[in-house]
Amino acid sequence: MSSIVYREMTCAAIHDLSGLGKCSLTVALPVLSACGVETSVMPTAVLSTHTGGFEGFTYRDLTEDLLPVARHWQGLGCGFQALYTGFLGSAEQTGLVGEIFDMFPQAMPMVDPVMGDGGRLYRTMTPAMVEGMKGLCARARLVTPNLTEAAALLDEAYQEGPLSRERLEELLCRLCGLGPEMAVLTGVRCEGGLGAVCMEKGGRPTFCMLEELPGAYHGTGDLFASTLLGGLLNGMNLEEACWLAVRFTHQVIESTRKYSKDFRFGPKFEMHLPQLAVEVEAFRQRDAGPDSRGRAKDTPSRCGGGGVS
Ligand code: PXL
Repeated sequence: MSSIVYREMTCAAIHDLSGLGKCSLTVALPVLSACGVETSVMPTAVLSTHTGGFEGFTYRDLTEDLLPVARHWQGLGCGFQALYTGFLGSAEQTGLVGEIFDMFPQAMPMVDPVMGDGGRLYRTMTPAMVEGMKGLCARARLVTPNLTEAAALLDEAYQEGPLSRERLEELLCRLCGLGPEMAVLTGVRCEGGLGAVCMEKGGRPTFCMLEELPGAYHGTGDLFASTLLGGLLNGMNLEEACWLAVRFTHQVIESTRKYSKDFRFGPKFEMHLPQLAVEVEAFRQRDAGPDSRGRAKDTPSRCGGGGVS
């Protein structure tokens, strides 16, 4: 008999599907599955490659399909514990995703406002898109911008850093001021380390920092956000899930540096998935054991929905 601790965990991931160059759905799906999360996918667009550094990519827009897909799922009586959005193709899509949040009110809306990196917005981003993303973040319970995206959301100039603890806390407070209960800033340099800082509204920030590995790695924002959500759905608190995501992203970047000839093709995460699965399973074992911290064990069923406990 298997000794695995079963916990029902469900989410719907609303991102593009880029065929080559791992990011968005091709990262979210394997990572969430490794975390034991049953993940439904709603592709917002299908591309031959992502848009970061490849020329001549194909782009099939799926805006018209988003609401019909959501209505079909709703008609089937399905609910999700989380709705997780990342790269979106247009300002119109940000509005539609907001409507989809309303259709599944039991689900925790998590918005990774994927818009840019290194102080620059991606080439498909428009001012209307930034405004749309601000509106979507206002409806989210958790947002996970990097510093470029946070600057765009807060109408501030981009600062590469290193940033002081006080400045990072101020940014997190302002992000929570947009609406969400939890905010995580990613790709942050502070006091000689690189990592993420997380905060719950009205709380104090937690700094999850490790030694910086030089370079810029495509798709690691998606890797971080997907692992963070995997941790949360497994019952971790924000701080625990943020550390899980920082450690996992760091390990994957080490392998990407070592084995990848071209970082545009995305993070080399596959060899690390078994270890991630072991880590979250170990957490579930502890959480279900007699010394658990009294967390709610009864996660709501897939059809019926529910929030993150
Ligand atoms: O990883 C972010 C991302 C996701 N999806 C697409 C992208 C990018 C970043 O460039 O182009 C299509």
